[in-house]
Amino acid sequence: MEHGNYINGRWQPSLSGRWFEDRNPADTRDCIGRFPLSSAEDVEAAVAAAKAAFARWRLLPAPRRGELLRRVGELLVERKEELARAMTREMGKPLVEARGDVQEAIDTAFYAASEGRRLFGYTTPSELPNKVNLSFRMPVGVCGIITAWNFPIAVPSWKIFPALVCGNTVVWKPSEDAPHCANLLAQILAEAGIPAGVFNVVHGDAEAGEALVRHPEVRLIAFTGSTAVGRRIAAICGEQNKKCSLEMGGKNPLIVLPDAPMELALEGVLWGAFGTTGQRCTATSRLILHRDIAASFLQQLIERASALRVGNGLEETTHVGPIINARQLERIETYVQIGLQEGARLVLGGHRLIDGDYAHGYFFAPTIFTDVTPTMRIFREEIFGPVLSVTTVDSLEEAIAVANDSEYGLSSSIYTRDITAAFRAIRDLEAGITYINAPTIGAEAHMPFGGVKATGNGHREGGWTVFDIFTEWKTVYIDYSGRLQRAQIDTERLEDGA
Ligand code: UN1
Repeated sequence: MEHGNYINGRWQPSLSGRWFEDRNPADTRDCIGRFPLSSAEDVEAAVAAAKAAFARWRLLPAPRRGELLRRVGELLVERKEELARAMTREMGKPLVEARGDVQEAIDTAFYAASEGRRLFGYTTPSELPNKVNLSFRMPVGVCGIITAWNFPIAVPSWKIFPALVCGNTVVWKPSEDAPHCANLLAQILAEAGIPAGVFNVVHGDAEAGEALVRHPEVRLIAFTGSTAVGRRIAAICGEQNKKCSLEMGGKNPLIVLPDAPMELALEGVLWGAFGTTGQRCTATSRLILHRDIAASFLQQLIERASALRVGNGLEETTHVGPIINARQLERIETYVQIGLQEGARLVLGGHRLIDGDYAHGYFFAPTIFTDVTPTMRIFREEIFGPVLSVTTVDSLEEAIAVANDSEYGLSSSIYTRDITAAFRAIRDLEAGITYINAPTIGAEAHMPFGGVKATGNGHREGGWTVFDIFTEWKTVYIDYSGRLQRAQIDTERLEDGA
């Protein structure tokens, strides 16, 4: 079945006439459909539609835009199960997680809806009499949104819903590994009454993405994906003075101290490392164990990780779904080879699963390496799969230093009952997010989300901070003195302002 781009309220094929196939990673015989492999011309049409629609959309009062987003949230609630199933079929994560993904979009929709009645500005006194100073949040214009496949509804919603409530219009280039979820979300936005042209979807690969980033009428790019691609986007946006918000890679550490609640820590590591098959930017990919508990913790961890059921996410008994595609599967295999060559000790997994029901999908066994040192590539590079690297340390100070010995800084975690250790970790871990006694995954929609160092470029999606990305400040001075008042110069005059 053929699916279209969504441009100016209409579903249409690519002007290029090209298509790509979307297949179920748990069973590649299952073809979800063909989607347009768009070119710069399609992007051009979508941006033109978004630009034309901006003229009216920005003037619709923000509370009314919020009402439309409330409707989007309600439709997501109604269709949650259908969307979750479509998501699992398309990108593999177990149903329970796919439901969570849709829920995150629901939370984001309702948050954005209510923000339509806030979008607070500031009023401040002027330094001159009979003058007032105000500031308003103004929309930026046409926003280009480029997203990954691992949270195919939640992460796009973090960007799209706030962008819309602020009065921007959107052209979205979703991942070519999750185009069906994108169209389902587009259908919901259309059904909720978002006017034609305000929200557009252009499918495709890097060609369409690059055309979107380079388009001079696109005033902002919000991107989630790899650090390598993010850097390229930032360079282009830099040349063009384009606003740009980047959510990129992670290599998230989880520290376990000797006084940790061990049962909780074990559960946390399993969920953080192998949930979503490790394919989250927040996944726990480095486990930092204090030497005093390392051996016993590892033994229990291996026991439990080997009991995880890998399989098709549509089966409710599955803990760990497939890898997204053949390229990623090969990349994970390569990293296992690299780890072995570097001298790390493979204590679990490390191989594809190919027998029986696995034969038609991209499955990889949960994998654990121990004796990993900070110079190894498996310690430093984002693998984006079910591979956990374990490093042993002798103190809290060393744990934090090892955790910080990374290019990235998205999420981090420490398990301890010692409040002093917890607060030191909060203070010293170089990361946008720190969890105490919880794994590195599980951010909530109403809190800032993002990272430091090579993970981000200073922005935070989610929560109240996302509205800083999708608005520009308009500062207003209203002088009702009836005479020329000179700021910084006429401030000496003592007048009562009458
Ligand atoms: C991502 O992996 O791109 O905190 C986002 C979490 C999720 C979001 C992950 N709520 O793990």
